[in-house]
Amino acid sequence: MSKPQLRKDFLWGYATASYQIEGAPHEDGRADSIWDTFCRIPGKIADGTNGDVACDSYHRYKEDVALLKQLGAKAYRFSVSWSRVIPLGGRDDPVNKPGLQYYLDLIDELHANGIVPMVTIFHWDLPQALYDRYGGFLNQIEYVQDYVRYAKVLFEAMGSKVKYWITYNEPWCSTILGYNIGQFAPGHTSDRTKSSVADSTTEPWLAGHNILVSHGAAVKLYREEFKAKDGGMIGITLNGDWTMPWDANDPKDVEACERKLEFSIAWFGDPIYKGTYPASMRKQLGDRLPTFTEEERKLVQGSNDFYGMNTYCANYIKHKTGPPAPEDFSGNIELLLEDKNGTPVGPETQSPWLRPNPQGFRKLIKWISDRFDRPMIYVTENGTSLKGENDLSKDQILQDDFRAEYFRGHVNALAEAVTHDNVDCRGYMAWSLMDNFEWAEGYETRFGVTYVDYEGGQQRMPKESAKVVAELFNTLCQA
Ligand code: PNW
Repeated sequence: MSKPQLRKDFLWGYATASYQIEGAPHEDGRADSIWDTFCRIPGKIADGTNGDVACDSYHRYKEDVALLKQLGAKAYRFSVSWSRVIPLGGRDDPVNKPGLQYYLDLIDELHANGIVPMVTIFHWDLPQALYDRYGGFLNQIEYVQDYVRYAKVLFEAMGSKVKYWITYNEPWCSTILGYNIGQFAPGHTSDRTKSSVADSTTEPWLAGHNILVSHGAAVKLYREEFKAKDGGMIGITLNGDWTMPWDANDPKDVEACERKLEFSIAWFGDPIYKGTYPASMRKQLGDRLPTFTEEERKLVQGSNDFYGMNTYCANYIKHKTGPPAPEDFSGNIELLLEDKNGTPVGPETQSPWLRPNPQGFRKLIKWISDRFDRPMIYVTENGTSLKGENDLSKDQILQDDFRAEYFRGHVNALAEAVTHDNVDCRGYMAWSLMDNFEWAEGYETRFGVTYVDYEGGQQRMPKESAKVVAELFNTLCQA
């Protein structure tokens, strides 16, 4: 068997997101996003913090780019804050020039340093004004037009300098965590101890449907008006993690594994690659899952130039007996961290949901490649937190062997998938360039290959894992 390797022009680098790093929420005309307001609700963020300062990247983007260069990154995936560019969000609302300029300057700085920008148009920070005006994602007629106009502003301003566009980051998180569990903004859930509004049994499916349609509409616009002259590609980033049966000898657990992948990944992937929702979802959700009109299907089917893949871990899956609960969103399964024999799926991290499993990564990327007919794949996020990292001294944090080992395992698994499983993967963005605001976990959970000294002047110091990532790709991409 040939040695695992990656293309010589393999695009590797690091990812971040606007609300997690920028700070400066009210500078130069930026208005609130749903995350600014969500963070103000007591109890929603573990350490009571918010993104007001974060990594201060609004002021330090040149430092960030210098850091990327120092780490040897070939690409940088960042996201644009909608409410910085169009503070009130809507299609008739004014564009905020200084907010837009921030991203143009960042892109110029990246190019000046030979780093390829990959732009995420939406990474969860919906303008609060659109939520207040008509309920955001839940209003298809208004939302789709507003999203497409926002995307158009970006295509017009940056199109000549950006070859990689991502319409959405992880719609599963926006919909399930935001509209079913209520753990993420805007905090909708049927659980009345957490939210006074909302219906977990219908809203996530409607929100997901409208996100898909808006994705399709933005891609159509890009292809019709920008692609030929700008020569870029556009796709969506979906998240999901590998599944293994809790009892490998129980065919119902084996089946449940596939169903769980369908409920997380194929929910969005099937409409894009096949034009319909998975049968397992239709069967369980019935009419609560919207149906594509012919017009919607035409927008959505075939709307990916590439597949953006985010994944972090794997899970054991046990089928549930009895009918699914109305608010169930996973295919009537139990998600477990140990199998029937008590074997853990991976070591503990700081994130309760994250147990690393490199071979699961290899199997998952093959599953995606097979299901969607060998799309061109860019891994747009992969990485880990470390149990107790935030409690360590600075010197100890810089020696993050656990994270280095994570990247060794996962990047090698990726190379195996490419070399032996016929997977067409062209890039890999590690999460994350630096420690940042980890949403509902606040700053207690660090994901960076770079330590950020939030109290000590926001200094950025590369950890051991940053070195290892560069070595891995320098070795694997020689062919
Ligand atoms: C992703 N889950 O979020 C996001 O794209 C990043 O912004 C985030 O910082 C990173 O992963 C690390 O968490 C996820 O509960 C959040 O399965 C939660 C889950 C998955 C992804």
